[in-house]
Amino acid sequence: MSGPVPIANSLEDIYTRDALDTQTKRWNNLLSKFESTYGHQPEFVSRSPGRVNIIGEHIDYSLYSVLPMAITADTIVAVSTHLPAPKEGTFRIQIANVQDSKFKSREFDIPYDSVDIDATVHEWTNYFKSGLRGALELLRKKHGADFKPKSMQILMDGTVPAGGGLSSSAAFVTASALAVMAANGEQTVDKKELTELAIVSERAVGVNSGGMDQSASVFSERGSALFVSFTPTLLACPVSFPPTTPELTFLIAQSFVTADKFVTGPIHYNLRVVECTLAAAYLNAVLNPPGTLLPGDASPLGISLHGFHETYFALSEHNSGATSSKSITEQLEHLLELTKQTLTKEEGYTRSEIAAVLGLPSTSELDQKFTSRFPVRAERFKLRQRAIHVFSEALRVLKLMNLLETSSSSSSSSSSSSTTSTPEDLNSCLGALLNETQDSCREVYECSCEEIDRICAIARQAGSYGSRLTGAGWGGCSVHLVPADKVNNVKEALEREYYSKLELTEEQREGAVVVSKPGSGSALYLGGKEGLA
Ligand code: NG1
Repeated sequence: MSGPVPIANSLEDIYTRDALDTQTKRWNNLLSKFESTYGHQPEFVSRSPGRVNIIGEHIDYSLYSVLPMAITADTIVAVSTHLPAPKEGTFRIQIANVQDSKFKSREFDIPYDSVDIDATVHEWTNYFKSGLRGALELLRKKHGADFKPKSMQILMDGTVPAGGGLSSSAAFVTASALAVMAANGEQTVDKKELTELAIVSERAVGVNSGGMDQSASVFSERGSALFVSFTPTLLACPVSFPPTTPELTFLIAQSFVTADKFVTGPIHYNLRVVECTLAAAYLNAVLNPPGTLLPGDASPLGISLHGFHETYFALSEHNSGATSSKSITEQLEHLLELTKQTLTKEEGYTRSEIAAVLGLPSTSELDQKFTSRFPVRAERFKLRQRAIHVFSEALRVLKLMNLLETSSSSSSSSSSSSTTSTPEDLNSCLGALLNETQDSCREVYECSCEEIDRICAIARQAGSYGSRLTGAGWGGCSVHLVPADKVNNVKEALEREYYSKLELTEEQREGAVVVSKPGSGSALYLGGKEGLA
């Protein structure tokens, strides 16, 4: 699935038919607003979508595989490079947002060799700057350290709700990085390079994020979910759900509880990243031979539960002289048992307890190693619960993939029809896995919230096979696996029992529940004489 980011010739290359009218209006608005803001047409538009995660929650930063899909909502960035260079050694960025009352226009003169991002300030343009920084690093690698970035005029429009668990940040960062590459003459942008630079550069905004969102945003293909694995190297493969009668749909329901990762990072997202990393170090110290070092990897803090997983089985094989016959599924089941026996403290571990096991002289060394990049606020670290969630969620992803593979091979061998009716129990099994994820997120990983739990209960009662939070959690969105003939039931139940009790604007009410079809990933639109329509 690698290769260059596609160049779209028309909006039909980007959006499904049902979205075309709305998107054409929106893109035309972007273009005319660009002209009224800057006095000329943009040269091109870059586009990256948000995503919904089907399964594999909070395991990407432990480097386990996940199954997201892109949605229609996206970030579009119109760009022109027609502006004079500012003072020697710098380039200029003029950036504006279609929603200009909410997101103020800015202008920056930036030195050629460094992009300053103040992660302590919550500022919308930081997301652009982090894409800019990553893209410039790549451009410098390609063209040498003397590379002179082009000045840019930018107008952006984002429809992925911020803090809604649909990855507005990754859509913005990848669209920005793609825009910078294209502005600097690179119209052939490798998807893998773009994804990898966006993963690393998004961390500059103050969140220790994994790589799922950027991968989904860049690699997705219309009509398919995306299986993303992170080791030994980033790989993304399209995955189809079996055609069933009635059709299986993905319903996305907002909770309208805004979860701002930037603000709550020290007690939520970033803390979970630290807890998982500490769990890996702790399990390594106790279960692997003394002195074993975990391999450095692409996870946010450089070592991961996946790294521990591989090291543990590689060393057991080496020490026993036998090749392990365990499948990955069996290995994960084994690790779950080991975790339960090794990490026994339900109440969590203090800094001194962890430092002692890791052989660190004091808690300051522990903080230096694990919490200095992004500060966290916690007295105790729940290593047991976090490792149990990660290993069991990694297992659920494999089980779901297995179900899909088995069903597609049995349907292709039993029938030549493309609309095979899939047995009810396949859908129930898929749904059960989503429900188990929700249980684990609520009870073990503690990343759900009362509102999301309620939404899931209402949806299941009204006919959803499986319902769970999607994305980071603590609010945001939920995803539901619903047969097409039950969609209205679920929508009505949510309206009656949840949304009618909130004070929502008309726009919020309309966007509260959407049926989302797997959409396409990043694209560059270079324009044309014919215009957009
Ligand atoms: P959201 O908050 O939905 O964009 C975050 C992370 C993902 C992943 C999920 C949890 C960022 C940009 N994204 O997603 O990498 O860890 O939480 O599965 O931080």
